[in-house]
Amino acid sequence: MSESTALSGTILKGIGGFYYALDGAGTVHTLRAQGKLRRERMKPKVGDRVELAPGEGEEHGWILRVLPRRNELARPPVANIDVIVVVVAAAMPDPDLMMADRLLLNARRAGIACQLVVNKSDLNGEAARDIAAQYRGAGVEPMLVCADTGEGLDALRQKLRGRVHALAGQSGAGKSTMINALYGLELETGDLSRKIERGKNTTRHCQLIPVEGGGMVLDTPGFSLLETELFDPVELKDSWPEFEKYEGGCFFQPCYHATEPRCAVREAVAAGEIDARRHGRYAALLDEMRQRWRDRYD
Ligand SMILES: Nc1nc2c(ncn2[C@@H]2O[C@H](COP(=O)(O)OP(=O)(O)O)[C@@H](O)[C@H]2O)c(=O)[nH]1
Ligand SMILES: [Mg+2]
Ligand SMILES: [Zn+2]
Repeated sequence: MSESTALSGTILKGIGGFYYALDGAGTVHTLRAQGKLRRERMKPKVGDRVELAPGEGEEHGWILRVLPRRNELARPPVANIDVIVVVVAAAMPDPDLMMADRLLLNARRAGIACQLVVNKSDLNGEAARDIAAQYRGAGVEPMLVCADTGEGLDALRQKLRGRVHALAGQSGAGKSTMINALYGLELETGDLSRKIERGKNTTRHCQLIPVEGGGMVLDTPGFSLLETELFDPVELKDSWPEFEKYEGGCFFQPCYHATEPRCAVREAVAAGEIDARRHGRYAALLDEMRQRWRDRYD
């Protein structure tokens, strides 16, 4: 296969050693990874930009090269995501903001922008506004929506236009309902028990779905993104954008902004400039990270 016939494309999904890549003309190619890539242990991921040699007729083509990734995640195994939409329900289920904060932390460490969406605002508008208020200054531009009625979805669709995005969050928060309402798709929605039953005999893969405006949305059976890699706990604060403007103003250097006296971040919390609950979850995550860091050689 000559390099001159090579095209570039984006991998939409991979199943059983076959990859499906969309080229610039809108054609989806069925491909396998060249032996060279396998020897280099370069396993293509959904979202990868690749150079490909198209197959002829019924033959599959080949992935020749995986272009450098802008970012990547291990679970789900995807690359080059522009935005992670963290979906939180105002109610039903009770919002797990610790989980939201872990998702935000891990996305941030992976170098992926975040958008916070508070769904089910129809069930409890006050709770929805309160969640949004907790993330003031957190760089996540909270939006209130109702996937059921479509309220707020035009603005969200506009913000995501042309970008590769993934929805993450608690089961039942309304991610599938939201994707369906945003793009006129028919992904499975519903309660957990039904999903678990179905999960027994269906394997689901993650795939990118091209949507109008040139963007793509990731459909994934589960977004773990919850396991935080191990790193020096002093770095944790760097993932809380609301702390940034107080950096350098603390008595201790470096400061963890947790229990230290004369801490500019804690003073901002006391003054109501930083949300106390968001700071409290930070402190809990810091404790957890310090514990793991101490035990790292056990
Ligand atoms: N009241 C209300 N219910 C919603 C809303 N969005 C989703 N739901 C319901 O919440 C349940 C879980 O939704 P689903 O999309 O499957 O959640 P997922 O697990 O995050 O994909 C379904 O019964 C939806 O009909 C909303 O905005 N308001
Ligand atoms: Mg779902
Ligand atoms: Zn401090």
